[in-house]
Amino acid sequence: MKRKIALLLVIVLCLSIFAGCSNDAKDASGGNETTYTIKAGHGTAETTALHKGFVEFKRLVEERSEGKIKVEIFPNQQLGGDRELIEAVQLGNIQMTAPSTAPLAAFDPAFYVLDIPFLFSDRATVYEVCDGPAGQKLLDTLSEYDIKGLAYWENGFRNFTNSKLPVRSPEDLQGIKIRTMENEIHMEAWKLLGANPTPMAFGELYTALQQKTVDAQENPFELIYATKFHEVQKYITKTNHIYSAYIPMINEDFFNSLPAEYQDIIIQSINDATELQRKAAEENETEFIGLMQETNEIIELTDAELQAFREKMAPVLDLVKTKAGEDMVNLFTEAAGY
Ligand code: TK8
Repeated sequence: MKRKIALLLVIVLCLSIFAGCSNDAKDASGGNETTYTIKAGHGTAETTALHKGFVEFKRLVEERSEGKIKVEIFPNQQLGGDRELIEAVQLGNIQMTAPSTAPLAAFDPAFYVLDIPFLFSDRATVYEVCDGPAGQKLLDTLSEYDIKGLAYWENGFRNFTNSKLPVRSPEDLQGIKIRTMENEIHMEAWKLLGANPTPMAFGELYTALQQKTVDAQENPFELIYATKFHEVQKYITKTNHIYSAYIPMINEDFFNSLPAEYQDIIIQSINDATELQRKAAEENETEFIGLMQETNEIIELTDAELQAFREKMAPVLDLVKTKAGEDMVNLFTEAAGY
């Protein structure tokens, strides 16, 4: 009797193991039944092109995988700022994010190459260089951190805002307290201009400007408006001093664990979403500039005035070389015609 019970137990155990496995097994039509969930966190509002890019990516991936890959998007720093989000992807706590390259450089110094002021003169050059071999080489460096860099999305050309005076020259910046991203090159560049830089997470910036802990900040037009910085800043100087890219990225172990057809779906969907994301960024920029013209003073600089900023910031190039490496710097500066 005891033997029979033992045998029964063994059978029940076996059945339950097989039942567990059947989720992973191929179904009758040969398709894969396993479902995957991608948690994607990012740092900006739902009105931004960054968010729209993720929404498009989600739509494409879910459609193309027939619902076998689900994408959950967490905007607005719900899961943390860029620094925390990069860490979470690295550890596999979430699967995807898309930080600005400046905070990413603290993990992978090769990315400091994109912090060379005035590296890119226009969007066409950005796309040519970043979508080409130079951009790919930079993305490949992330593999060392168990991260797969997927593309370059647009945050945009960054512009200077402040609450004190209509800034037209580096002389106007003396003693101005400016928030920079958490990036040594940015801090150094603003020191060279004569300002007083403080690194700070993006999520703390609105309050810091409102309470006048800092007088100034710099961001693309889109984010200045979408994050309502224009409410707590009066003057916007069109400096276009640095192009900020976002890097959509995925945990590499997770990516490699996916069936090949799903990996292809992810790559293809990111590439297709890139087009929409960049277009949305450009459209938002135009629309938001128009809106801020009503409430803020937007200062256009002459070429000669811009040149003064360029010259003051130029010495950071040597610092970038020591961090990102001469080869990486040469690759980008040559491709960009810097
Ligand atoms: C949003 C940040 C932001 C960046 C900054 O997560 O910190 O100023 O421009 O876009 O990546």
